[in-house]
Amino acid sequence: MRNLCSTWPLSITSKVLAIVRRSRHTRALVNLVVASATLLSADVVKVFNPQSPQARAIFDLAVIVIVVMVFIFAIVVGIVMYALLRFPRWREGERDPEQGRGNKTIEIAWTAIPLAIVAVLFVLAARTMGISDPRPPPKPDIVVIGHQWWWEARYTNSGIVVANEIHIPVGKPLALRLDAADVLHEFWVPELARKITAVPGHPNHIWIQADKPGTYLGFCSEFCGTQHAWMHFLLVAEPQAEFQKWEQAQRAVLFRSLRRGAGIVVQNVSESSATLIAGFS
Ligand SMILES: [Cu+2]
Repeated sequence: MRNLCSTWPLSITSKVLAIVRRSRHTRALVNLVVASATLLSADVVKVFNPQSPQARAIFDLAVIVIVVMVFIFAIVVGIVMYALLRFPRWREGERDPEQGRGNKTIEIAWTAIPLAIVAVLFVLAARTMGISDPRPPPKPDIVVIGHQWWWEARYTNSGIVVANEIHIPVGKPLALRLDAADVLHEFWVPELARKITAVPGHPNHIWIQADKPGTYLGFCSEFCGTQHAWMHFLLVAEPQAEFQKWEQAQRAVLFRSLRRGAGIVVQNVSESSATLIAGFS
């Protein structure tokens, strides 16, 4: 019987390590993985801290997908490792391994199992989309417009207009319509909702909700020009009474500005947003 405790696994390991050390691409990949892990674990991009039913549905699906992927990865790596250990390098004069030709049971299994996995993930993904992304109402609660390099938010009921700080009442889902005044931007509050692209002339919709009062950090997550990295905003969730107080204070500011004749000019937004804006002034 062949001795499996020979030194060849060690030589394979040292060869792999040598390749990792030598290759510029591998080093870059390792750096990228380390940087991503650092960013994800930092207190900035809180994708693993869902604070709304929409974000929780996405997080739950992500956990299921990660578990399934890790399971598949472990099986594949296990099979590869078994093959490497059980069948080391073929040497001159050795017999060829037994050649298998067609095995219906195996072929059905490796077709049916991936199909079943994909079908289950499809159903779970459709369910998650139903929770995180239901049909928007005809009139949004807030119209959010991405500019280079700031965010404008227009409240359709109260008529107030704010920049880079969006207030919402706790526990209430609000419908947001996303628009862009210049180039593509991407609206993202990692703790509360999925990413959504703001496209000039093509409004998109998203629901936003927060379970707990707090200030959540939002980002533009699509490169939109030289100052993209600074295109952050705050999403402040507060109890209904405090939200109404804030809204009244903002209305007072808006009316004082309008009385002084200050105009609000926003160019290149979609026709429907322009109608809303015209309605405010
Ligand atoms: Cu951007």
